Amino acid sequence: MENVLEVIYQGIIDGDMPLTQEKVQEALDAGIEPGDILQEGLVTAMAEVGRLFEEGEYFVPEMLIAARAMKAGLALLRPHLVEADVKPAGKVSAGTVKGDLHDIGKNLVCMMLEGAGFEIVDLGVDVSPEQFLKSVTEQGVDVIAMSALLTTTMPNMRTTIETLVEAGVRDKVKVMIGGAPVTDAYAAEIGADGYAPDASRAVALAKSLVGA
Ligand code: B1M
Repeated sequence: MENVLEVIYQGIIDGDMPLTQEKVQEALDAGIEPGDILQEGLVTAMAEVGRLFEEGEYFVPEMLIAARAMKAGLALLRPHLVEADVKPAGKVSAGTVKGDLHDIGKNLVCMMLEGAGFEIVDLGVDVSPEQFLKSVTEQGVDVIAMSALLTTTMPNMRTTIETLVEAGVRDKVKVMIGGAPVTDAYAAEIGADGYAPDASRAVALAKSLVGA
């Protein structure tokens, strides 16, 4: 068999959604581990897309169609990454912060958390501090998970924490953060309870925050 993971990788770089979907399904049917398809096919391809953008070879439209292909591949992987019938380990509201529309990493974190037994309230993208606050006051989440991909939107993580403090609910909820420009030091600086560099470590962090 041709290396199907390489074809998936190339499919995302080329923004070829039908090919990506076809090959992800083919890889699943061939019994390749969903985690390997994700890591070697999808995630490495998006990293390369980022590099091409940085070097001026790709522009926003190319990034968009690559992201669309990746999302289509992720949708097929989702049921395989998410194992149901585990009782909720805790309730997490997740969102990409205000001003930021990147959602692939956040979606991946949601899927992995769901797979680990967390109940997820997915707030989507461009989520305001008030929306995060509402998830605490109205939905009683145990953890807020904030994602940011832009250095310009990272400060909205701090603003969200300040909003929780002002509303008097900071001690009722744990706050975890992540995304490419985010660091452990930044988490400490803004008073978050933790930072995770990737989706699998986000699961370990969420578990430790709720004591699961
Ligand atoms: Co954008 N973009 N983008 N983009 N984009 C980046 C982030 C960028 C680094 C590209 C670059 O210059 N190399 C750059 C940011 C520079 C900076 O701020 N330092 C950038 C820019 C500049 C922009 C625009 C401003 C471009 C423009 O319009 N001129 C614009 C901003 C729009 C906005 O948000 N307001 C923009 C737009 C877009 C698209 C819409 C075209 C598209 C997003 C589509 C979508 O998400 N639906 C897009 C894409 C695809 C990217 C890159 C290429 C890929 C991002 C991605 O999906 N990665 C990206 C370059 C890069 O990251 N190398 C780039 C794959 C994903 C699995 O990884 O999201 O990092 P990631 O998530 C990881 C970890 O970070 C972690 O786990 C995930 C899985 O391991 N993680 C968490 C994430 N959230 C977490 C939360 C946690 C824990 C872990 O706990 C809560």
